[in-house]
Amino acid sequence: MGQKGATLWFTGLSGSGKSTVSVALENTLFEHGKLAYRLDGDNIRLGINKNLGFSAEDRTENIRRIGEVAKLFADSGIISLSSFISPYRADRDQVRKLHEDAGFDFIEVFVDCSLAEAEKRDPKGLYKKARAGEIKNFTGIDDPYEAPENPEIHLRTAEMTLEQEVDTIIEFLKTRKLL
Ligand code: GGZ
Repeated sequence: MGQKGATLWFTGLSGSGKSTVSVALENTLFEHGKLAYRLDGDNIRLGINKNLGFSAEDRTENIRRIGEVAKLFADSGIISLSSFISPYRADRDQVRKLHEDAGFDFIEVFVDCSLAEAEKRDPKGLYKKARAGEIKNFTGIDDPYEAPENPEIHLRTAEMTLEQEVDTIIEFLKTRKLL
């Protein structure tokens, strides 16, 4: 029998570490012989979603389309790793429902990093621009982020190493018989 697909959904602020942990997890999954594929801004917002911006409507449509794509990956037997801010709880819950109604695992991973810490890192200088009013509707500054209430996995990044974060996810995947 082939591999069972699933969707791991990383949500958190810009700069919280979603991409970093998903890259590390992808490598670990490969080491376990599992097929995995990362969905992120680079291959989605520059591709199928290049007509979308950061208004509430566009973010909702961004997440809806990504959810549909993730479901296709799950159906194909691949574990997809989606890393998007996905600030709205209702949007994430829709993607969850889409998966669960079709019998696929949807694993929400809250990459929990305080705004102060994300802003301190500011790897692309975007928070600085947002504070200066050069970018409007920036999540955490003048746009909302609704934290998950019941994520399957809660990574408190201030208290964990990257290795511990990956291990936490790996152990969870074992409980779901995905590894
Ligand atoms: C938030 C923005 C914005 C605004 C551009 N708000 O650190 P990054 O650069 O690489 O991650 C952010 C990314 C967010 O895109 P998502 O598709 O994840 O957002 S959502 O799920 O809300 O649709 C940031 C950059 O795009 N960026 N403008 N106004 N992040």
